[in-house]
Amino acid sequence: MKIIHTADLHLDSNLERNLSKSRAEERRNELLAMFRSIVGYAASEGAEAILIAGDLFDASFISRTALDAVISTITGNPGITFYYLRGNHDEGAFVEEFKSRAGKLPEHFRTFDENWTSYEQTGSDGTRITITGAEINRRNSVTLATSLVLDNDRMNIVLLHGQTADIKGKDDGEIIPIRDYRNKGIDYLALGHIHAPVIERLDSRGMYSYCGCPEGRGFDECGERGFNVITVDHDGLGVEFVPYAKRVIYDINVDISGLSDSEDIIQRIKDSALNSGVCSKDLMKAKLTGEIMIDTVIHKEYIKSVLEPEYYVVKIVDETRPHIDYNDFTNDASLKGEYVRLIKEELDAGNLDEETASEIIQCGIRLLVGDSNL
Ligand SMILES: [Mn+2]
Repeated sequence: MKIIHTADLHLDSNLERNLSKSRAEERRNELLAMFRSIVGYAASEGAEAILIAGDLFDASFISRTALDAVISTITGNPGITFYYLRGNHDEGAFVEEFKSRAGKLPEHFRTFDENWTSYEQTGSDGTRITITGAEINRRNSVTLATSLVLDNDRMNIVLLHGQTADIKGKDDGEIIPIRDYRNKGIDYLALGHIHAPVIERLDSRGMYSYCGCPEGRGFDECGERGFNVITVDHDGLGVEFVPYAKRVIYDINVDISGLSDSEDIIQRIKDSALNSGVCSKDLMKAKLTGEIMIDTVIHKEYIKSVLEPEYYVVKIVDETRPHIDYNDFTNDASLKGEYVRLIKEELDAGNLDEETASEIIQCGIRLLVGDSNL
């Protein structure tokens, strides 16, 4: 029997912090399409259950489009059992809305609450598995692990949403004390909340895993994204991460030491992107690093506008440092030389540190050479 483990879709996310309005809207639609696509994958691969380990929605507001799409995708796939455990972001009335539309929740859509709930899932190949979950909150987070009692003779999957003590999430999720879940008969602990995929050993018997979000949403969610496929047979349980994101987000460092011409810098970025595997469909943040000549001006907006048509989203961050050889200015009679010597005196007197001095010199020289693009 195959089971899909997904989480953290964050449908209806705003996304406008990192993306333009139009791109954000497009990505919102892509996230929604991703939910349908995962279910489509499950159907075509013959998966019999989908575990949604929390944060299916991003906030209490659920758009009509998202509601319609999720409900019709679930009702249209009665051959797949959906296990939906709410996360800290699932504040909306999705379950209530689903129930009121359909009269009652369909048999193949199963939910959890703050107490442990177990369901039996029997595969068409005869394999049987117990799926147990509970929604963590402030009241039950401490006592939850001790109250979990599983049948050791059964194959057990446990669902939770929260952060392990050693992996920090981006917002305050409840803590899952992993060690408290050891030696409890768990074969696979399906987790949600952390957006990067993780598969680790839980104890001598089981594993725990964050499948991660299926699509990165911003530059803090770089790298491959997808979901897990769990395969259960009479010999045991196996898990495999399947990269599935439509677009991958990259944060690459581009060393432009010694370059000054924008065209050379653009070419260097394109070469680095190619080496890092960035494709035209992807989102890329290029961080420019290295030492550049003191009077080199990096035309970030121009570079971005040249690269923008070649990738889905481009962000340029300038973290280069100016190369300053104070000896070059000892006998420089120009205003530039005078300025550098002035800052050098402050540096020598201990009024400035090396880094601040070089920043002041870079700013000043850019002004003196008449470029306002700071
Ligand atoms: Mn969460």
